[in-house]
Amino acid sequence: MKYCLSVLVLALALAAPATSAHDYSQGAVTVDHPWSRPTPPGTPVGVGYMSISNTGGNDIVLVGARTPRADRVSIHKSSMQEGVMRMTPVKGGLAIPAGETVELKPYSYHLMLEKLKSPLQEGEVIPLTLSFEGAEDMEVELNITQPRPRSLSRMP
Ligand SMILES: [Cu+2]
Repeated sequence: MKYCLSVLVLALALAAPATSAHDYSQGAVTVDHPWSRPTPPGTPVGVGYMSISNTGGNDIVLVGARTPRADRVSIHKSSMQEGVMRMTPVKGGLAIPAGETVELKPYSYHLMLEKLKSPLQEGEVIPLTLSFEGAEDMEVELNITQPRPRSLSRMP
């Protein structure tokens, strides 16, 4: 089983974003508040969170993403296994059924930005392209924001 840097990401995962919401719509798809956290220098990975709504009549699948800031973007799911937060790749992509919203958020689904080319810094806006089956590719921007410590109460 592959899991990566679970301790680091757990430490990064303890909070919610501080900035106001922003959203993107295209066809039946709305992506609300894409955001990520600043990364310390030398950190090889970053995260990506957002909620994705499918207002159409057909299911869609998030099959991938890319950004000029990372060599590769994977779709992961975090879960607690024997007291340790672990991440596993989401095989086949992340389904967003017709009429539903799926949240990418701490302790759950997230994008993993792998092999960052430079640290993500607070206040930056990072371009990100989402690829779907059943919908057009979509350009969004990740707001890099310092988390607030209120989100433990938002744990699923
Ligand atoms: Cu991950």
